[in-house]
Amino acid sequence: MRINEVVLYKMQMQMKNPFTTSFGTEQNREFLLVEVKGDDGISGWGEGVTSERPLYSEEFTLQSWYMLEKFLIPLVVNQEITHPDDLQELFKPYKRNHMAKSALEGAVWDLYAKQCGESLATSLGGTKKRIEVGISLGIEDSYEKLIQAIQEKVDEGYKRIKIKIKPGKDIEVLREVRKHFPNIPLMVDANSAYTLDDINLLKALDEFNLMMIEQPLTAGDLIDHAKLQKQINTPICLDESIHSFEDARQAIELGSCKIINLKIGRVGGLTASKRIHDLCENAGIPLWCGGMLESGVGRAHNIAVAALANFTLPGDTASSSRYWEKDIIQPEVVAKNGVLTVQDAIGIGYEVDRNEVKKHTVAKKVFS
Ligand code: OSB
Ligand code: MG
Repeated sequence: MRINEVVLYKMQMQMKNPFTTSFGTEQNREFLLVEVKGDDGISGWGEGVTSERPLYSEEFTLQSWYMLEKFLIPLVVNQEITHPDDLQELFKPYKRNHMAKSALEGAVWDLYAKQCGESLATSLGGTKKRIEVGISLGIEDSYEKLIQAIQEKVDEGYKRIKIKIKPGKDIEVLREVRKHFPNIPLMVDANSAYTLDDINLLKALDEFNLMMIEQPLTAGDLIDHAKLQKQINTPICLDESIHSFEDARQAIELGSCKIINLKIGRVGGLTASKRIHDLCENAGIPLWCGGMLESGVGRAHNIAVAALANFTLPGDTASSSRYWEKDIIQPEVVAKNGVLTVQDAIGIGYEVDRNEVKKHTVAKKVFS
């Protein structure tokens, strides 16, 4: 396949409500879209899942823009590419910057699937037609608000509820939640807010019958998580510690986690995601697909990857309306009773709504 043109869009989109984690609050999403155009006039789309500031990881949106403009797009524009899997090797000389690489690689994958006349899920080897999803709820300033938010999402049928915790907003919050919802499938995400000095508190979480605790300790750490997992019953799920196939292999070998949250952007793209999927499948480590407050383009990619067989736990890809008044894809993503249908249509399976994209575009550059 030949890439004739690449278009980079810097987007700004207001979320309906602020989303608070242990590392900060976000409401104004600033992220990238990448469009690649093939010979035949078909477009492939990818999303760069960074934020304006490097709070979740070291990457941020302007850095991704620069990486793409100066280093990555020149490697693909006006080039012949045999298969999207080849991009990993092509990008390898440039270290890390996985979200930037993934944005472009994802667009090429979409184009490739469209040119093959099949869905992206099928191109990736996905077999599931329906995927189960949960929802991630941010830290709230009152119990009332949190309980109300949970009730709403339980009523909508989401298959599990994830709540964010941080020091001072953990045990008591969980006690309150379990008082109202003793039996719901529940998990927590600490976004790296604790250390092994908090061992007593982390052990105390065992009493709440949680499906898992996501990323309790430092981002990137594998060793302390392995020590922690030996001392608690709640399964550890890693997010910010898994940036590559090698990270996943080492985490499994060390016993740092029992579950992995896979985010396509964090691991550098769909090719890396497939490899990690196969590794985890062989090792008996279940996966679920995480989220980065994506627009519809990123959401569509998440659904495609979650069609792979070893994504056995409900992910964070909720309906478009979870964050957006109006999403930039048609149709919007709609979870019915906590279940999403994997689209049969070619590529990502959703039409990008160019009018909506235009409304939220604050910078655009064409490479040809
Ligand atoms: O840790 O999983 C996380 C959002 C932004 C950054 C990190 C995380 C999250 C979420 C929300 O938990 C996932 C989503 O709804 O997109
Ligand atoms: Mg997380």
